[in-house]
Amino acid sequence: MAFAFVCGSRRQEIQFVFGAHARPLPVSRIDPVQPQWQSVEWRRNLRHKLMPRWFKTFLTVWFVFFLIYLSGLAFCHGRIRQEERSVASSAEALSRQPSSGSSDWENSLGMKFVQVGDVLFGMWETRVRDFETFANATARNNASEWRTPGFPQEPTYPVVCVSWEDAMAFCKWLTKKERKEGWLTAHQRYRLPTDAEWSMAAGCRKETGLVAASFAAFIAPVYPWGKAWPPPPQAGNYAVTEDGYRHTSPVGSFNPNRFGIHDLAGNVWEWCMDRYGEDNNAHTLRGGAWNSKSQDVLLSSYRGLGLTWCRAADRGFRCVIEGASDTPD
Ligand SMILES: [Ca+2]
Repeated sequence: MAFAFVCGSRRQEIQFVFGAHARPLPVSRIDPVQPQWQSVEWRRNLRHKLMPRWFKTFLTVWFVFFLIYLSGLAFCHGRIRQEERSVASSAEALSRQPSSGSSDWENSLGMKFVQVGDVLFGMWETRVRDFETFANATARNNASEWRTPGFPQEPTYPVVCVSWEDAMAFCKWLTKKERKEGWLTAHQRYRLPTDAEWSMAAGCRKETGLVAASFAAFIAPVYPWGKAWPPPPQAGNYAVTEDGYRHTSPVGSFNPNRFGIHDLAGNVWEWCMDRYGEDNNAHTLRGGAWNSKSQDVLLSSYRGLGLTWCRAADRGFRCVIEGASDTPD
């Protein structure tokens, strides 16, 4: 009796022989008949029966359309999210931009402004911390004397030892920065106050002249604190009375005027946009400083003269915002 056991592929057939023919048969003599399920033809026919060609085509087309549908869905969803973010960003930018009538408006550096005439006027002189941000961002004035004016300066003190050109560069930089960040519209900008704007903020209403030097410079007795002399307590940082500060003082340490503006006179002289006279290299300074003690110098109508590039330990500046009355973009 012989028993043959065949497994695997045709080339791997193994034959076992028992009884009278106890020796392996040659491979060529193995019966080539194999189970039906091993037949390639049988499998092909079975696949064709289970999934006809038209059904495969249908599935392929359906799958392609499904992928297109998913891609379109993802694209639309992305566009909707992008538009939502854009609308939210625009609304956020509009909510923080200054507008006409703004009071106590705060910019990206924490500088505050109030409406005076057609501009938003800085409530404080520009601080050391404000100018330091500018200096670090632009590398301008990074090693200049404003860091070491000869007396201690803290971040909330008014920056000193800055020229008219430095102040203009600060305004230009801040305008560009805040337009880019959405704090300002394209029509709004920072700049120094004009001589006339400074006078309005100080309460000078009877001035006439073509340039600052020709104005009625001694309208007495109008001081930033009123008409009394000497200055009453908490009127400002001058050298007339003891006010607790030998040099500069933190901005906002003294009483504001009727617009809410601090240190308009005293603390540091403030650069204005205007030339002092006909000379392009001389610009107007207003307000006196921590070392001012002359009664004339402390009048609201007094003008000082400063060379454009000159830096001094009693000179700083204040910013205004132009264009806040415009319709927002
Ligand atoms: Ca001042």
